[in-house]
This record gives sequence, structure tokens and C-alpha cells, in this order.
Amino acid sequence: MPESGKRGAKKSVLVVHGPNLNLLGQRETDVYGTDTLSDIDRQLSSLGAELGCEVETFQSNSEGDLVSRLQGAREEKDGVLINPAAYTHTSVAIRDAVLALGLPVVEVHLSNIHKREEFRHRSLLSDVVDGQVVGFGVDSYTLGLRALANLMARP
Ligand code: CA2
Repeated sequence: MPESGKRGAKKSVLVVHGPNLNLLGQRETDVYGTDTLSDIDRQLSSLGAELGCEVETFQSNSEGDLVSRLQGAREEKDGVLINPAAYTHTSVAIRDAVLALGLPVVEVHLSNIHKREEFRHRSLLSDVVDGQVVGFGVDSYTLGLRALANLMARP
């Protein structure tokens, strides 16, 4: 089996889900769709296998835990896919953790944050990530993972 992460041939990706995304599929299905977080994680693992990436997923409602997990990714992972959820609009701590990563990072959002309330239009991560995919529901994550795989394949 090919070794994964950093030195291995297989790339290793951390998917980070922010607060309340553990409630997906149970409430606000008109905005966020009917897929649960486990459904999304399964889709990402299976797409990862197709793309030659090992996918680890992490969800937390706590800003400090999200920062700590991102710090850990620096030595272990080859890229990060992140939906910081509400912390997108407020968290300098998550922005700083992303800046310190030194890895390709793609930001995703299920909804089109630009079509929603004004406070959601601004992302504190937008200028420190490689790119964003917003507004396509679960496809935002799968499109984001494809883009991340391409970034990680660059010499
Ligand atoms: O569209 C996205 O992916 C968001 O990151 C989702 C966040 C929101 O604060 C961002 O502005 C945009 C909210 C995630 C909360 O998800 C829930 C799911 C079900 C029930 C309640 C909340």
C-alpha cells in the first residue's frame, strides 16, 4: 500500500467542518440540503480514493479545537479543504492558523454566501486560501476536493 501524507506517493487531505455543520440534514434543509455530514464525508472519502488522496474529516463547534487541528495538519497533511461555517465571518484565529499552514487550502461553502445576508458576504479567509467554491451544496465540497488534488499535484 502506498504511504500517504508528506513523504508518501498518496496525498493526505484534512477536511475541516466548522460549527453546527453536525446538524446538516436535520434542520434548515431548504438552505443546506438534506445530506448529513456523514453523507458528505462518505462522498469525499470515495472521491478521494478515485483521486488518489486519503481523506480525514474533522468537525468541531469550538474555535480553539479547529485551530489546534489546523496546527496539527502542518506536519501531517498535504492539503486542507475547509468549511469554517459561521467562523468564516468572524475568526481571526482560524485565518491565522490557515496562514501558518503553508499548504494548499481550499475554502468551501454549501450556500452562496454572496446571495445571503450582508454579514455573510465577507470571508476572513478569502485572501489567505488558494480558492473558494460556494453555492453548490455538497458539490462545493467535491469540486473543492478536485481543485485541491490538482493543487497538491503541482511540482
Ligand atoms: O454555506 C455554508 O456552508 C456556510 O458555511 C454554513 C454556515 C453559515 O454560517 C455560513 O455563513 C455559510 C452555517 C452552518 C450551519 O449549518 C446548519 C445546518 C443545519 C441546521 C442548522 C445549521
